[in-house]
Amino acid sequence: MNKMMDIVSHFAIDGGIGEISPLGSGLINDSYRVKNSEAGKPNYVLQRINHAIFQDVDMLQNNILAVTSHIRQKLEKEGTDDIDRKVLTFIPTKEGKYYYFDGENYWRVMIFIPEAITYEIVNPEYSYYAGVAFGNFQSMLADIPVELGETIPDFHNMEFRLSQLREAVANNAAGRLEEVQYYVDELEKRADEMCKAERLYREGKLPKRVCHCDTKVNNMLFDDKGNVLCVIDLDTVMPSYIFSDFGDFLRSAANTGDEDDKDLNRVTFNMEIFKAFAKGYLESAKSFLTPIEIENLPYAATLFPYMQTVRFLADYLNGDTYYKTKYPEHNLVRSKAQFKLLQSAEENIPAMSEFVISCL
Ligand code: GN1
Ligand code: MG
Repeated sequence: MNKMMDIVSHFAIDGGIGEISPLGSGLINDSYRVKNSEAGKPNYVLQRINHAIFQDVDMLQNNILAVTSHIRQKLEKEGTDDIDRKVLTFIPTKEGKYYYFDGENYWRVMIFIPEAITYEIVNPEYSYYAGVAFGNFQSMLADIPVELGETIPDFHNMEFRLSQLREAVANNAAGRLEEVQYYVDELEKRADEMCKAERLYREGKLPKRVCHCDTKVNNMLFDDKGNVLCVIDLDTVMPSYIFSDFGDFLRSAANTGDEDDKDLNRVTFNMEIFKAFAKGYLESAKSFLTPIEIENLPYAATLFPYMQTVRFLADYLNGDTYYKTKYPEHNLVRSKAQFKLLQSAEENIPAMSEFVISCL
């Protein structure tokens, strides 16, 4: 931990560096909580940026700074209270940069938001709040004055993700193809339909908007009354289809099992969560959404379990080079669980469409 103390000491923090301990459950970056050794001063979060994945760290931090300062301005204009708990605050290094490179890794520091809670599971009431919050997040960023870069090019481009899977199948680098052929075939059957967003975009029928692109339920901070404080994990904020935020929240929140559940009977798509989230999201977003976006919200709810199956399966075929794994079959277990969720979501498409229409 001395090395970490040294890293934190390059940042212009207020107070002194106390105990440093691991934080959170992300699959990409590593996060630590840094306690302040002085009473009354803020605690911090130290993060190691995974720069194998986020290769342009300058762009990444510029995006995040643009997003957080834009949101801060909006909250100030609205006269919102407690702003420091409603938007992330990044701390510059003593040289004024928003990351520190130690010769090997890139690090950043932000204020640890006090008395905030994250959930891996949410009830319908909280999903409703989350829906409102993500709609607000998108609408607050609709007039951001800078053009954000794609921190991971083609991040939620389904055609691209399929091409990665096909490449992984062709290479069969880890010799695991035979074992997963059934899933590859099932995914291929749906490939055309799932690339609908890219087609609509090319035809000029679907816009890109600034989205969060990682709206897993655990990327949201709640206060003790269930109000959403703020949205965290801003690495992937970039122009995308609104399907990204709608679909990825449901992929995590509407799953009655875990993302990597070994017991597939536990994995189903929970329509109560869908309804609550869609209601909240439509309330805050319907004023700016187009009919094509609204009509395709049920498609979005299937797209993300599908895309995540494709991504986990490609990583499994490649020999686990992208996601952190806890055991050798982990990416396969994840793929199966996401595929089960997809099937359950597919069964609910008519009910989802009916519900969306009832919200308008
Ligand atoms: C990753 O960083 P984390 O764990 O919040 C991934 C998401 C996946 C998610 C699956 C940059 O998110 O796209 O949906 O894992 N982030 C990146 O749990 O690839
Ligand atoms: Mg996260």
